[in-house]
Amino acid sequence: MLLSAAALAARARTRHLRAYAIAMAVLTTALALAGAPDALAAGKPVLSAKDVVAKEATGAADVNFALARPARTQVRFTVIPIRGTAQRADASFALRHVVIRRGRRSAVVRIPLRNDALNENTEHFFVTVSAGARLKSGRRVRITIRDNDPMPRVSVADAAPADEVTTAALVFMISLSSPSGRPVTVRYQTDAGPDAETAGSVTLTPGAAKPRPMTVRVNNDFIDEDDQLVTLTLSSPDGAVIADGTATGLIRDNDPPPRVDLSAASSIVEGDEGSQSIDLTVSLRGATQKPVKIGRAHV
Ligand SMILES: [Ca+2]
Ligand SMILES: [Ca+2]
Ligand SMILES: [Ca+2]
Ligand SMILES: [Ca+2]
Repeated sequence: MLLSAAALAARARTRHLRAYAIAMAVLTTALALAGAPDALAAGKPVLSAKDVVAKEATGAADVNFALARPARTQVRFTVIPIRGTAQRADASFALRHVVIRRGRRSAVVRIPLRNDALNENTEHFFVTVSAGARLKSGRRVRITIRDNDPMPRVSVADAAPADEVTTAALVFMISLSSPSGRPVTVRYQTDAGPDAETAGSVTLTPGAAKPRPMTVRVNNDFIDEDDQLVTLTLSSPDGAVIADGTATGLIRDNDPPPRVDLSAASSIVEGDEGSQSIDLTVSLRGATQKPVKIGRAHV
């Protein structure tokens, strides 16, 4: 049968497309048979492992590394911890060499955690593997540590008396019932009015074991006044609970009483008999908050 030129061209096009489709199918099948192309490329068995949430109280985090199928030959690999917010004080960062024996499918690696007495945020670190195996898709295993320690209690102690001089301050000591693993901040207010600072905040650094001085600046004035007992009150603790939140400190006044001046407001002409009165003006040199009482004497 003779075919036209157009029919021959169409047949050739069809053959070409069929050959291309077959080639693509062969390639896809080859990749599918490989199962884990990455593993083949890397030449190492692939391990899977789930992220772990561990309690600090348990003292360890167990990570289960598993192969897709039982090992045909022994698989040896190294577990490498990587720091996150958790540091060496929180967990062991030593390398661990692990073996999955022939016929076995998985191995559990126990990573020690430090069960301390510090109140801490939830922290985390990672592990990965190297040497004779690798993790799926290059991922890392995240290990979260849940703290088990209560917040410390914060207290404030009375301050020693302070003289009302420039640069003076009442020094209150802030202390925790136990050191904390995170910063502790607390606010304070005083009822000192204009005579000293009335509010502020103080932060204790993580791990601090000793009481921390907290200074309340005293304002020097030139007013004669009574010594003032100042009450300080703690509030809004962050990272602690308040145990004793009230303390006092005495500001000793340093200003002398004002001087009294007397001056005649008018003049009179002295008569020959009887008595006359004269108006006098009483004024104070210096300020005072105390009542001033002036006696009167007849001359
Ligand atoms: Ca603990
Ligand atoms: Ca802790
Ligand atoms: Ca003064
Ligand atoms: Ca004063």
